[in-house]
Amino acid sequence: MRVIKYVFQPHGDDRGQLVALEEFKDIPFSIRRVYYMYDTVSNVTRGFHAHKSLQQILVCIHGSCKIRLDNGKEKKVIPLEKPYEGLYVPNAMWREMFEFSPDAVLMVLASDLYDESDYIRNYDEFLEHVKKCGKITALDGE
Ligand code: T46
Repeated sequence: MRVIKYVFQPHGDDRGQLVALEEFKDIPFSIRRVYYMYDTVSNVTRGFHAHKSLQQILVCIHGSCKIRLDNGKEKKVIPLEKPYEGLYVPNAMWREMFEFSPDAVLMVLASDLYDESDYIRNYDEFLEHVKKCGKITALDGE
């Protein structure tokens, strides 16, 4: 599986823009949860974890931020600055979110409900997990 940055279809007309996201059509999984972060304090970095099985799509619907993805072998920084772009983040991928603009709203579509036991919050444990499950997701998406 590859890391993918989706470009969603905006339905624009003379009133403005509208983006619609449907599961299994625009999003490759069933959407079981939506959450979003805003008013992020400047210079703060969030995340610092991976998930054992959760898949997510990150959409910066207002403002901008950057996402650092780490598959255990290589790291890549992906800017999110368009409300019609979504970054697919699979399981077994360490993520950090940073450089939030003051007006940034980062919305996340998640494949499952909140479950703290799905988190790997220790980096060495993450590397162990990647070794054990043998999953290295290529980081050649844009
Ligand atoms: C992820 C990145 C992109 C809930 O109660 N329910 C929820 O659905 C979520 C996501 C969080 N929380 C609580 C748990 C913590 O007390 O909200 C608090 C902040 O969560 P956390 O420190 O995990 O936030 P981030 O920004 O570090 O990470 C979040 C997601 O947790 C994570 O799954 O991939 O955004």
